[in-house]
Amino acid sequence: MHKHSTLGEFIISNQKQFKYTSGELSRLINSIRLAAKVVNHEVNKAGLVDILGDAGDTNVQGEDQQKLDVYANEIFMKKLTNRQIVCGIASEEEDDFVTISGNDKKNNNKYVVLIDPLDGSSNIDVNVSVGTIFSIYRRVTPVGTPVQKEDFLQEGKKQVAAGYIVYGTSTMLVYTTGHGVNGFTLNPAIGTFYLSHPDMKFPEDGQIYSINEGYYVHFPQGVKDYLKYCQEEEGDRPYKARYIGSLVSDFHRNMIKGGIYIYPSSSVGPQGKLRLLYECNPMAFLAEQAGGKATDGYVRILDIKPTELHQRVPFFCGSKNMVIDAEGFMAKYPEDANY
Ligand code: AHM
Ligand code: MG
Repeated sequence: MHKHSTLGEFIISNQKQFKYTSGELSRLINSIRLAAKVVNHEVNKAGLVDILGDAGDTNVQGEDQQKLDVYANEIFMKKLTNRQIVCGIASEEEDDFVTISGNDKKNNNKYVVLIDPLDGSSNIDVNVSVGTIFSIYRRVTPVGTPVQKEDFLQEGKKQVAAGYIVYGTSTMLVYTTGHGVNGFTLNPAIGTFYLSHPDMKFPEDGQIYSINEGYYVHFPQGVKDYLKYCQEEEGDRPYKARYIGSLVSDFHRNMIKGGIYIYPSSSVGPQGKLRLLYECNPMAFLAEQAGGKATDGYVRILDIKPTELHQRVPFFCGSKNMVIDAEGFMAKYPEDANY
């Protein structure tokens, strides 16, 4: 597929790559594409209308929820439910997963979606990029029966597709179905995504580290040692520090330029902050498909067997050699491993 083809064309021409060719997955990605455009429209006018501010609600993890989170959640839930192309959805903004049984109660769809509808939403009111993250699995329980928790609690390596939308200076949709990573840029004038970044790859080495260093005192010693290493004058170091505080944007930049993103465990958050199912697994799948690496500092993210929907996990992700270096520092403190 050559550059400048549209996402719609790309989805159709790649349908044959999928093992199960009912077109279900293509329809699913299509509806994510549509929802992305609606959310994009709303995010873009966030500064114009009185839509900003807290919705007065907190999400299931007790964090402030901004209005646009609620809106984005609704849009993605609606688009995926209305077309009845999935049998279940779990969202970072919802307590529990949602079963979609269809009007006739005969939902024969095979896929479940896990979604973080608007990640980094604390950035909205300062006009900084936010994103949507999605992850798709084939259900493991029998088709035609209501989905169960185990359909969602699958290891990340079982994902059939994952991706994100970054609502940035331009809006991009980046995704993988296990055959590399492709990026599409939205032409807002006509509302079409074009293939702008075919076969995206993390540079093997990078010179950017992205971490909230304000929490330094709370970090495990391995992370402190690695940060010291990043800042030393030696070879291609010191590295640059870049931290937007919006995972999708930090990841996107690092994939293009080469870098590592770290959200470690800390004395105040022993499991880190990011959610395994909605944030780390999809990003880890994308990272590996782009030649990068993702671990919790000790073990591969995609190998972790989830136990809870909203489980958190420390996250080290990015250019392969940078993650390997960071793991080397962590390995000196095996007592800090998550298990
Ligand atoms: P959210 O899902 O509540 O938006 O939190 C996830 C975000 C990530 O996008 C970002 O990398 C991280 O939280 C920033 O956290 P912190 O402000 O602690 O550095
Ligand atoms: Mg999030």
